Amino acid sequence: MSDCLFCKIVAKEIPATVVYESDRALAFRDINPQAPTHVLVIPKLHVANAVELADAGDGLADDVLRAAHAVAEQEGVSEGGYRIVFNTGADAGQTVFHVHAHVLGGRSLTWPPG
Ligand code: IU
Repeated sequence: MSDCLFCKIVAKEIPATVVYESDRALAFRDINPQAPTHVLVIPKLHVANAVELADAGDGLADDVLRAAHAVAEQEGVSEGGYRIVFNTGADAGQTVFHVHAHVLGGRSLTWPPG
């Protein structure tokens, strides 16, 4: 999608600190980190939210979740524990409508989230 910020990151038209890439997923550091590890994992395909990701089929959602876990392992937070968050819709704080899994870790995470 031409006006999508994350599609532009996929296309390398705007910079991002990429920490993991597979044929169908990309992970990069959030520019406003909320934890020592705060990485966004996206499908390269433009889909708006988590249900569209599921509906895309062909194992795409699995790839994104596996990429999230690979990032957590790479960042050294997989054993201690980490959080995967899909903000879905404006009331949940979704501001970029290209689905992204926030991978958060490296500190003790509180519940419920704010
Ligand atoms: P949200 O779930 O849609 O609110 O998350 C969007 C995230 O994208 C948010 O944490 C921003 O800090 C992050 N982000 C980014 O990493 N790089 C950017 O250029 C922009 C937003 I705009």
